[in-house]
Amino acid sequence: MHNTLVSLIGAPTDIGAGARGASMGPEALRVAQLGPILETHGVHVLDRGNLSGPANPWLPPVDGYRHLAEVAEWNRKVHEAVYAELRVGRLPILLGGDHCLGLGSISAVARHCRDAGKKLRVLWLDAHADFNTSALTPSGNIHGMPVACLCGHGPQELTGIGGQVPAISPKWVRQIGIRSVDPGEKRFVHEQGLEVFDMRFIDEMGMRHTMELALATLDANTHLHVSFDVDFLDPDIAPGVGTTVPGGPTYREAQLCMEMIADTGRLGSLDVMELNPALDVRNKTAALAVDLIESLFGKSTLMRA
Ligand SMILES: [Mn+2]
Repeated sequence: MHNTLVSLIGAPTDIGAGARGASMGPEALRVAQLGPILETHGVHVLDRGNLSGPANPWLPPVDGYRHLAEVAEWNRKVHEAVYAELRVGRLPILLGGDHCLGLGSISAVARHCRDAGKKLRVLWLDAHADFNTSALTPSGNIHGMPVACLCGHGPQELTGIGGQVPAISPKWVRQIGIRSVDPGEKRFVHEQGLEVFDMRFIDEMGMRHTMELALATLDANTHLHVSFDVDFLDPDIAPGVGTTVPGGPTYREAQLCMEMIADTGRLGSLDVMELNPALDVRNKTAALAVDLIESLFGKSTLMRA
């Protein structure tokens, strides 16, 4: 991706999570040299630094939501920051932060696509569907709800970010790597018609066929957004997340996933979410995330130069 202009935006918060520590994610990705490593691939990287927002008061849920006001404020800031980069033709990489911020990021991407008359495809790489609502969620943690909120299901403070409700259609989403869904959430995912490639599907069909389907029908007018929750990866290789679920993609499966996305040439924006340095081992999960992001930006393999 030569001549790609990338902006790093740090969002150091764990406001929507069930464990503290994802607030340290942006710095861990910088320590793992995300910016300089991307530059070795001909990408021009501007680090915009970190956004600032409300502290995490660590309170119990109120009416099914934990920290709703603070989550809304962080997401408004993320929305404006991501939208500003897209408007000037740059490719934003949001450094999370917990996955509730996917709402601010993807609502901004959707708004940009409306402005530009582009189609949007969202790849949601995650162990979880993140399609909970306050009625369905056992925990009230909003990092389990961003996809539902984007599709118009949630409190107005969240669904309204970006000025159009719903911000996206469930038809634009492809979820990959899913292996932990709450019972009520499972019904709702089916009702709403999300396309889910769960681990059973990946086991049976392979990552190659999975990605061929998830990337099918992209065209030159499609903006591809990748929302990469680090818990997508198998915890054996990626222990540094708050919500590990066994049985995720291996190192090679994850690389192939990223390489096939890179091959489309359509990547327009990226979230790197839920990295939790407090739970990591010598920053190895951050280093792995950087390695995978390199592939997403077209690190060439030995055989294909
Ligand atoms: Mn997630």
